[in-house]
This record gives sequence, C-alpha cells and structure tokens, in this order.
Amino acid sequence: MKLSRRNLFAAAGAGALVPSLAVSAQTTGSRGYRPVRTLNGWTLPYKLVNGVKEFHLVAEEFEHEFAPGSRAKVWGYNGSTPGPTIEVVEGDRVRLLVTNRLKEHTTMHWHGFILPSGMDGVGGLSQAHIEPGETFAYEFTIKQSGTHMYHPHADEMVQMALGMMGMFIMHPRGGDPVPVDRDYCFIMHNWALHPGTSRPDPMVMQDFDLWTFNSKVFPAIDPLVARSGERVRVRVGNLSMWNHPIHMHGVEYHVTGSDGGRWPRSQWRREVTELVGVGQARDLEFVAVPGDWALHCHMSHHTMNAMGHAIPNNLGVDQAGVAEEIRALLPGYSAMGQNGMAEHADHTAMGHMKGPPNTLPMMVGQGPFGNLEMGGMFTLIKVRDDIAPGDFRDPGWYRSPAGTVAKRISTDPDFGAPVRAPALAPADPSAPPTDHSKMHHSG
Ligand SMILES: [Cu+2]
Repeated sequence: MKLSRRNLFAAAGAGALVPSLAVSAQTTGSRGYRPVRTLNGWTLPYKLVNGVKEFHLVAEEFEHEFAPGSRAKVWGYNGSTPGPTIEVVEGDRVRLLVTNRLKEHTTMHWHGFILPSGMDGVGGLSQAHIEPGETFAYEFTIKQSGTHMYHPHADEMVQMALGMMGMFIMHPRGGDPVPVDRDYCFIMHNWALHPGTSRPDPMVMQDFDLWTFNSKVFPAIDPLVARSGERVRVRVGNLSMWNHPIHMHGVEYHVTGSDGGRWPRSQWRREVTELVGVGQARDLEFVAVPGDWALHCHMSHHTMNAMGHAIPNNLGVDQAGVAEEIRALLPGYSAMGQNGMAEHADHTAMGHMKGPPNTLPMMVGQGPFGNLEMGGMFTLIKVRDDIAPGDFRDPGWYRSPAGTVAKRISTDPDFGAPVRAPALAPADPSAPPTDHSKMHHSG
C-alpha cells in the first residue's frame, strides 16, 4: 500500500507532473477557473463524491531536496513540502481527509477560512488531536475566494519548522473579473538545517540556514515563465518565522489581493516591494515585459544559503601571510572577506571550497555574464515574445536587443571627474580613546 502510493507519486508527482501540465494548465476548461502553477510543486487531485470534492492529505516524514547537494528528513504532506496545493471554487462543498502517519499527533488548521468553529483545526480547542494512524474528516462549504494556506495547529513549532504547510487557492465563482493568463503560487519558509546536518532544528527562532520558496532554494527554484504582454499573478504566502519584502524587477506590480480575498480595484496599490508578513498572503499582478527579471526577498541574508553567522568581520584585514600559515595546519583553508564576499562565489564556482557535507555554498548560480552570488529566496521571471500560451519551459537566458546592455567604457580608476562628498577631517587626537571593553563584541 505504502509502496504503491509512493510509486504513483514518483510517476505523477512533482517532477514528472510538470511537463504533462505544461499545456493543459493554460485553459480554464470545464473547471471554470485557470489552475494555479505551484513553483516546484503540484496540485492535489480530488474525487467527486455525491457532489462533494474530497481531498486526501497524508502527514508524513520523507526525504526532501532543497537543491542538489542539500537534503533533509522533513515532514510534509503526500510526500512533499510544501504539501500539494488545493484548489477549489467558492461555493464548493469540500471534504478534507487528513491521515496522520507521523509518530506524534497533529491536526489541520484551514488558515483564514470562514467555517464552523469545530472545523478550524486547533488541537484541544476545536477538536480532538489526530493520533498517529488516525484519519479525520473536515467538511464545510467554501464561502470566500482568495489565496489561502493550511498548516497543523498541534505542536506547531516543530511541525511547521519541519515543513508542514501548503497553499489553498479558492477561485471566485463565475471567474475573475480581471482574468490572468498565468497564475503562480509559492509559500515562503525558513529552515534551521545547520551545516553538515540532515534534520531541520525546530529550536531555532531567528538564525536560519535556508530561506525557501516552496521549500526550494535558488538555483533550484523554478523560473516564472511568461509571454510578453500576458497578465501574470504571483500568489505569495508566508508561514516562516520572518517577514519577507518581496521585490520584483522590471515592473511596478499591483498588489491586488490577500488572504482577505481579491481586493476591489480601487484598493489595488502599485509597488515594487511588498512586505509579506508572517501568516499573510499577497497577490502580486503585472503585465509581463520581455527580459530576465529577478524576483526575490529583499532581506539580503535571505538570498543566501547556509552560512556561519558567528564569524569575525575580515573586511579590510590584510590576510596575506596569515593564510599561508593557517594552510600549513588546515589544508585548503582560504582567507576570505578582505575585499568583500563576492570572491566566495568564485571559490565555489571553481570548486576550491569544500564545505561540510550536505551543505550548499552560501552563494551560487551563474548567468550569462558571471556569478549571480545568490541563494535562498531568489528566482527569475523569464518573459519572451515567442512563448506559447501555457508553455512553462525555461527559455534559457534573455538575449537583449543590441545597445541595451550596460557596457565597460574604461578600466582606469581615475577615469572622468565624478563629484564626491568631502572627506571627513582627521579625527581629533585629543579626544578620549574608544573604550573597547564596552563594545558589544565578543572578539
Ligand atoms: Cu526574507
């Protein structure tokens, strides 16, 4: 039973599902809505049972890959984290079966749903816990539309830290008043997968190692592909432990909705960065402009992969000589950070740096002009004139029209006559010396 289900998932799941949905996802068809495209993910099929849409989620542990080179034992649903996206239409009657294959109890909370109190999924408050091996049924009518999420409301700190969450999209009955051509969704999370380890640490509150869109880090996050002129919606949910300012290059997008539903047009806002707070969802919509455009969290540490944070600041420190001596004791040691961290990406790209096992380099990714020096919550919007409707395949790198790429015009640091702010006067030698013992630094 277990094997056959896993085999089925392997055949029809995350990886294999993508090409087969590549074209069918474009049409609204008999569903009456355009299905969302879950980055690196999938949508859970349902069974229609006497007019009720029945979905079956299974909470379980499995192995997950954040990007090639980093795997962990995580918890999720139906073999994936985030769990499969659930899509329904306003007015649908739904039955959501939740089977618990964990070794501790769980529940399911339908985040932001208008439903009877007893279906709200708070363990101990609205219902008895779902014990290991048990299956509970939640049943209610969908009374709203918008971008929503699901997650456990039992031992939340651990169960969410290990990846248990998913998106729940409610399409408006009768279609969108302003329909979109492509509808992407992802959920943001953070993981304390310490370098060299393979189980996320649920005790961490702030100092996370991996920052993910749909439990993937750059460069393993799918690009958002579109044809020039198409209307694109990106639905972003956040069940991590940080707020994420989601920044998009190339367009001023409209924020058109949230887990409070799609907003009246008079409330749409133009932004280039929208803060998606913990427990919130936001819908970002734009008309696609040709190019390769970055979409990322603007917290710069959130576009990095695993790194140690308790390291000294080497900026401006001359490490020549010292590195030689350390290398005699620690073969392969390389002194970094004297002139900035960009060289880290060079070392990584050249394969010099051997980090701990099962640990991604801090910054990775190569583009047509060099290292991207990114990781974590970063992906690309790839817009081309010649992409067929419903084609989601990566079109490769953008070829800019002649004369539209920034170019080198000098290699002389004294080039030109740039206006500068005046330099500071020398520090006053009679001022009392800095008391280093009061500095907040463990040195
Ligand atoms: Cu962030």
